[in-house]
Amino acid sequence: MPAVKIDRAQGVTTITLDRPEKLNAFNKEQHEELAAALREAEEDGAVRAVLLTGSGRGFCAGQDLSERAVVTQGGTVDTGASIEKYYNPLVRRIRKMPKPVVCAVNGVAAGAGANLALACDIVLAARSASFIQAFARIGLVMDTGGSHFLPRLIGDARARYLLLTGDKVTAEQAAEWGLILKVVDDDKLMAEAGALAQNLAKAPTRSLGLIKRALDASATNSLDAQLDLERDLQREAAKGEDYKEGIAAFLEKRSARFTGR
Ligand code: T3D
Repeated sequence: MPAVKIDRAQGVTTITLDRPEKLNAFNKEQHEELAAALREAEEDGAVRAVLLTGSGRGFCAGQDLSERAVVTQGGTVDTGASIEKYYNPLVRRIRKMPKPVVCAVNGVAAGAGANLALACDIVLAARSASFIQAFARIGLVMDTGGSHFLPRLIGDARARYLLLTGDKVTAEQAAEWGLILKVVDDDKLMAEAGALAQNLAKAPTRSLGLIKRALDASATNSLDAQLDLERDLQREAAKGEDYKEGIAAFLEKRSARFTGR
């Protein structure tokens, strides 16, 4: 049974984590299938946006803890190796993907599952969804970029509170704090997230990829370095077909038909 479902339509690849009986917790298969799906979406020129979601009542409950039962019998697990092999490449792939990645958080997002959502470019959540930095509840520390994304999105005070307590945040609270973009009624989540992804798939894809690159670099760059980067990226964007189309459409007072090139 595949652990991930993939649908392609109108320039959007929808990737659904599909182990609902485990709240889509990550086992080896789900990691490998998600990595392959993201790689294919990145390499396929016809795909211009990605939508990530989960099936059933959960988005993703992080690492599948039944794969870690050995520690209860005196064994050990090299969790660092698991982070190196799976979680870090996952975050890097999403952040470096030169196409927008929308996340529709359909239910509970816990541990690495919560931070997987935060790694995406635009995050919508169902009203019934929640976010739990579950790591300290089981004697671990955050991973999947949590200590990078949380303070930047919601500030140090709230990041510390969530990471140190492992308390649950409702979708509404998450939107109010700026952890995610917005909350949508459960029965409208996929329609709204799908429409957003389809609009993004009609946008000038190269520009969006360059915008992502600049935003990620701004986390560590000085203003001077960022100004130089913006100059370089602007030069690169203007070499694209979509820049010509954007200018022509404006001057001809019509909608632009971007190709992503
Ligand atoms: O090891 C490494 O590689 C290091 C990396 C670690 C990354 C991490 O993500 S560490 C954090 C791991 N995740 C968690 O600690 C969360 C564990 N889950 C929960 O705390 C709760 O399930 C939730 C708060 C997410 C949801 O609670 P609730 O009451 O809505 O659902 P439930 O009844 O607990 O779960 C439903 C089923 O899903 C249940 O199975 P059952 O009893 O019906 O057969 C439960 O065992 C299963 N499930 C939920 N989360 C996981 C899981 N099974 C395996 N692993 C899970 N993470």
